[in-house]
Amino acid sequence: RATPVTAPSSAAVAELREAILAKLAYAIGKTPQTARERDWFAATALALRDRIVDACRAGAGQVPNKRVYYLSLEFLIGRLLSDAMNNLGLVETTRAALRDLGIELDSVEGAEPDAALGNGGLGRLAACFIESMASLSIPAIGYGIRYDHGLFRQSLEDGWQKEAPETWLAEGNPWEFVRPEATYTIGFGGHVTMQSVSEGVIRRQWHPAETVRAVAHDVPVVGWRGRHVNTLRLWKAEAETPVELARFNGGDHVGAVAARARVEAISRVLYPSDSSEAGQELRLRQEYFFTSASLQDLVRRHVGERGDLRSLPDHAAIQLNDTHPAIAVPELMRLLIDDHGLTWEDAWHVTTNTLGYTNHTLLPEALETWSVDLMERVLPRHMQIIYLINWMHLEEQGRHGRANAAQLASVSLIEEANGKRVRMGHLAFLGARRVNGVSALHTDLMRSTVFKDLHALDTDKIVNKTNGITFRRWLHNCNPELTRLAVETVGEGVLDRPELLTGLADHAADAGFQARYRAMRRARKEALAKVVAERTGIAVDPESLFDVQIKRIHEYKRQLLNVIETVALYQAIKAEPNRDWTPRVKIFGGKAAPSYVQAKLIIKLACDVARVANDDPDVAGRLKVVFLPNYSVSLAEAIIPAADLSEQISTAGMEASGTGNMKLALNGALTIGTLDGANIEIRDHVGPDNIFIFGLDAAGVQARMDEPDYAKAAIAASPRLAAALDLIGSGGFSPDDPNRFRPIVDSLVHEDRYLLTADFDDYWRAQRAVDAAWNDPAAWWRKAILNTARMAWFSSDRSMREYAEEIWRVRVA
Ligand code: DL6
Repeated sequence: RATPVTAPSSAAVAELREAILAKLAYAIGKTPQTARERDWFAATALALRDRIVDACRAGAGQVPNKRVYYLSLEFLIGRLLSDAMNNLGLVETTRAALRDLGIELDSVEGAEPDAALGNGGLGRLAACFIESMASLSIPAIGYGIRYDHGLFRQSLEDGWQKEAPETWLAEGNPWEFVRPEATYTIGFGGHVTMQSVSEGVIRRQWHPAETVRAVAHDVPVVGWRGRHVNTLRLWKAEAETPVELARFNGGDHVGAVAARARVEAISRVLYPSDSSEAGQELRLRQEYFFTSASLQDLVRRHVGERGDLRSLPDHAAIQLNDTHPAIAVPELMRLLIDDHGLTWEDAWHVTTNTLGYTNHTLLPEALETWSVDLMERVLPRHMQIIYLINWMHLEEQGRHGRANAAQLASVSLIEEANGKRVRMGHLAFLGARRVNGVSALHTDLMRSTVFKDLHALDTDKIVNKTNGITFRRWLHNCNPELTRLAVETVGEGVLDRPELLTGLADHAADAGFQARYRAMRRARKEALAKVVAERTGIAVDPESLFDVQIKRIHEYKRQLLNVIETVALYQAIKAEPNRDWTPRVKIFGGKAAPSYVQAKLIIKLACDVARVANDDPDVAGRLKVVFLPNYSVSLAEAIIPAADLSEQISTAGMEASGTGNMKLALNGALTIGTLDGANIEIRDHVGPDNIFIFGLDAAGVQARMDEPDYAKAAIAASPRLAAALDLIGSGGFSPDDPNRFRPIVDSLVHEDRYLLTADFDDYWRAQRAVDAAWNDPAAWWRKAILNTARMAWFSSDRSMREYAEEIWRVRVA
């Protein structure tokens, strides 16, 4: 791994070995003879956790001047063992200690379940950020939900996605500490009373109809070189009354725990949707549950440490990761006013100087709104506060002469078009000191589209903070061979200062260096080929170009464009079998939201195309198609270092940033992509000659959408596209059900909301440019090395420094 491969001292190995044995005996209750891999994992994790606690105790007792509180409904942290070992500098020590005991580290790592507490990019970003904050010694607490069941387990039955519950907690979680003393009461429903407390002062009191306990579970997050430890505090919902005894004793054994089941449902399952409408009461309950618990916790800490809540903005920065915790705006106001007696003005000052809001999508269907009826029923006091914030906000517009009805409607917190709904993005916007987008393009589009009118009221509020990824996981841990090559070439300092990677550029054209870089990739491709064979039974040749598209399945991400290009390639190879085709393996991975019918049909199409192409002797050795089931963080760690080509082909203007694009480019995969999200900044860093850009840009997309029948015209103009669609639509890949994919073809012909037809020909051209580049190995590997060399800016350490400086106003050493 990242740490230089100097042999650990025998004393250090012996000490850790004894610690692991002691945990195995006294915490797990097993002997080396009876221990399973999972037991060895738990014992190792517990032994390392002690080291983290030691690191934590070294800095204990000092109250930091300011803490960051990062509120996120998702933390897609994956496995933690390799992070912990790497950041503590104990990879080789642990390997040797386990080997002394006859155990291989790889199998122990493999026994750790992925903590899949997120859907995709937003959750994984939160995980990178919390690690980077620890590595930069930014005092921070991540707040989220301890879901019993993370993102569902995906299997493919005859190419159809099937979902099963994920069970990461089935055997407990050795990383966490339960903190019953940090338990808060969360209310729902009920009514609000008013009481006159003095002349002209009215106090409102919320009397919830139902209360739930939020119990803290802490996972320590250790930063690079063990210098600093932060906490990820995840809330579990528990009933106030675990069982209604009278009912139980009366024989109603199920009814006696029914109320408990309803309450505990709050932290039972992660919503398997990151962008479709999840307008369920349970989702709102989840959002309020974790937001309220987190705010109560940080308010209690502040009062304990500083006394006066009016100084909260000096000592706390609360970042809302998307709108899921936007209810923080009225909740903080409620806590400050109703529970702590601040005036409205003081409370608003504190709130708007403490909160920050990150927007992660402009897709209209993903911008959260809640019906006013539902809010009034579930959170009546909050609805009152929202109305008052809105009233004051609209009054202010009037005072500034902006009373035009259309303008007021566009900046109002209440949308009235389809019944009254609260716009959570607007609420977060008004309550925050800074609002940020996650790539330069996305931030520009925020200013010019969804938040245009709000932006006009305060043009300093929206700032850009382009996403980043932690190199500790996405280079050092997942690609030890490349890391070693970098260390040997530019020195060990590169582990601390990723910008030193630029030194690799000097070697990009060097044949010897290219051979080593290539050998690294070859080893990773062989490892991935094994995984593919185990999981799908498909044999792939590591000599082929590995062309990878891994991400949630969504129409705007356009996996379908890739599948149609695969079909066109299949047809072209069959038509001219003797041409010098570049051997390719198309690898797909990703989950579709269970209710997203079209996305699931796209998975089925990819699988049907795979079955036909992989069985066809005419294309053998030239084209293979693989859909790897159950895409996860740990699967990504196996795929990314093995990828030659990275597909980032979303419709321009629709992918807020992307972070998979950064991980793949850092590991030296060349990007084929549109001018969307952070692809643009990646192009600017790696250079236009080292990336394959195609398709309409965001402005072109808007213009094309205004043209009548644009899809029909594009199909008519492209015989290749028309032929591919004909084959798909006529059952060429589904002879058992010839009409199976008609809905896909029809949606393209009649609507094509994501402009696949417009971009298809240019995508085909770019893919053939990829073929040509692959056939010039010296040029290809030079480009790959330059990608690795020039991606340092995309470290999440850089992102966190920018947030710290401009949004949180926290000093970073
Ligand atoms: O900012 C992290 C990540 C971006 O990289 C992706 O481009 C974006 O799609 C994703 N957004 C979401 C939010 N979806 N909803 N709601 O996951 O955020």
